[in-house]
Amino acid sequence: MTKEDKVVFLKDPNQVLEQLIKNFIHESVQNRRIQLDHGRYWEEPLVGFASGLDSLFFDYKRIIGSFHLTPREIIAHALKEKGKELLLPEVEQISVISWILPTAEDTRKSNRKEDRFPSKLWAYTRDFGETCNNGLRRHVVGFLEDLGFVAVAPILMPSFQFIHDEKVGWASPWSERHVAYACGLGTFSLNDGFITPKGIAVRIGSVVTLLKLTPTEKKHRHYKENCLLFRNEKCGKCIPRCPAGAITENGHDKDKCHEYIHSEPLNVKRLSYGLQNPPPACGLCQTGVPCESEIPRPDLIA
Ligand code: B12
Ligand code: SF4
Ligand code: SF4
Repeated sequence: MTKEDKVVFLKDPNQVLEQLIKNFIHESVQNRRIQLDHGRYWEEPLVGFASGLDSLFFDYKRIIGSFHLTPREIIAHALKEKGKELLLPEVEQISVISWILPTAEDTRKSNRKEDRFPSKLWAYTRDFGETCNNGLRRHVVGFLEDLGFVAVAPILMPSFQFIHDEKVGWASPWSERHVAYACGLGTFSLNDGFITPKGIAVRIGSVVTLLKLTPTEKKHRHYKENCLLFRNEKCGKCIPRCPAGAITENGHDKDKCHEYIHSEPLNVKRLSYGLQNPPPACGLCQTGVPCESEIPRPDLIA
């Protein structure tokens, strides 16, 4: 990267980063189903930004648990590994970049037809599509580092691990959905899934950086606003979609869901698709529902 590149970047870093993320998904071979039919895993991403000092990140210590990291803790940790310290004036520069990867239409369609196991395309997307998401995380970090900015993809930190918390059950120290919520990209729902303008059938990624970015405007007044059930008390279409009975009008039972997606019959099915060591997948509650690929509208409910 030359000095000139940096000057151009700093004129509108939000725009450059958004384009960088979209270009990766348009052009990278990692977004191609080379293992199958050369289709795409993901459609055009949505991108949002938040200040590292957004009060939501501090609220998450209460809403999720003290183990959930703030952007400041992530950057301080990254600097410490380099033998450096975060200086007080730098704190207000910390920003978060979050993106939504919408599942390709043919994959969503194939999963809609299923009532017990994920479709082959869905299972491949959970495996190789997430590898592409990790590639994108590294790409964004590499781009920012080349320009001289500290950048971290929290999910890729070696110390990162999932936990089973007494209060919130299955969780992680960096919840991509809560981060995307802080970046104005959507809201939660009855089944916990995150509903964005491109729907609920998505995966999410993020990077924290020591660079001031303009936060995306947050339009949501309630953290479940995009879910029909919380707008007009109708819907619940995801309830019968769940083969594990993990969704009721009261919400999502993470333990039942976890048990089902890690179950032997589901593993056998994924192996029969030709996957080696496949990660857990299901997503039936994310397809064949009115929120699948958009923020649902009440008039679409039969
Ligand atoms: C642990 C985990 C699971 C667990 C538990 C899920 C859960 N609800 O947390 C299990 C194994 C059950 C699971 C299942 C699945 N997962 Co999962 N999983 C994760 C993981 C690793 C961590 C999630 C986490 O930290 N949760 C934290 C807890 C606290 O979140 P929560 O309980 O949902 O939060 C509730 C409260 O905080 C509450 N809340 C209360 N008050 C307030 C106030 C405010 C202001 C806010 C914002 C929220 C809030 O809102 C939430 C909803 O009720 C993430 C990856 C990551 N690191 O983020 C992927 C992730 C959540 N999984 C994902 C996916 C796709 C799946 C599956 C579809 C499997 C598949 N790929 O086929 C299913 C779907 C289940 C479902 N209906 O959500 C996606 C989410 C996509 C989406 N549209 O939401 C993620 C983000 C992975 C990714 N990189 O994209 N998963
Ligand atoms: S199917 Fe209906 S109730 Fe379920 S998450 Fe989507 S909008 Fe909410
Ligand atoms: S991912 Fe599958 S098991 Fe889990 S809630 Fe959705 S439909 Fe049920």
